[in-house]
Amino acid sequence: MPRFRTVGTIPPSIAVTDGRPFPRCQVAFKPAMFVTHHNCRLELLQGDLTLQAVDAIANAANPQLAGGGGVDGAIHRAAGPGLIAETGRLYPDGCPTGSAVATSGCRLPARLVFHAVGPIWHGGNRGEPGLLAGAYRRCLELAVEHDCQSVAFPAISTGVYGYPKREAAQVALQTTLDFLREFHRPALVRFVLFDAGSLQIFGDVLSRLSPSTSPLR
Ligand code: AR6
Repeated sequence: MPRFRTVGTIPPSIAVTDGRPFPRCQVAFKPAMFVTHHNCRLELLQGDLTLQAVDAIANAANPQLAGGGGVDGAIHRAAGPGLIAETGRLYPDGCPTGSAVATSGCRLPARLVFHAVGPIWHGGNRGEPGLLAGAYRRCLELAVEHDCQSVAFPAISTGVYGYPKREAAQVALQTTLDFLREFHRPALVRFVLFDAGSLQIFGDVLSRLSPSTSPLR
């Protein structure tokens, strides 16, 4: 008996605005896959995390919470200057690698941002998998603590920090599935992959973790 099953593929025309006026969201993601797991839904999409109208998005931050490039830069640009002001005020000491802290979403469609600090890849023998799992798990804990029904993640550490994407996908998806099995929350976990290659890799890994998952189209 598989632990979870694929329920279908997501049609291409879904808007992510929840009906709210948000003109940038016209075509925010392409069809991908989703599975149900302990009454929760795990989705893989290609798109821009900053456009996601979910309760919380996770940021791939640095330990200083100082902003930067990649998805961190995109989130700060979309959220406006209030976000860096809030992280500085609430977390003057930053956030340790392998953990995460919460702020509001400021001007983002998401209500909250979980600033997660993944590890820099040094070859895999410096505790990278445990630290990456810790960053995801802390975000999921924050989602439960803040009563979030939905949370969206980027592929933490797979850009500037150099974590190999397949290994990172294995950690991200297994950590999420373990958490959903344990807590049955949040109702929706969405991975928003920026490029087609990352979506393909996450899809391959999810297919291996779930024998009944359909291939990506
Ligand atoms: N939506 C979704 N994913 C994105 C987006 C976006 N708008 N933009 C980039 N990505 P990175 P890291 C993907 O480098 O490796 C920053 O400077 C990107 O393709 O953003 O954890 C921080 O300040 C990649 O797959 O984060 C830190 O110093 C993934 O997001 C450092 O980079 C993560 O790439 C963190 O490095």
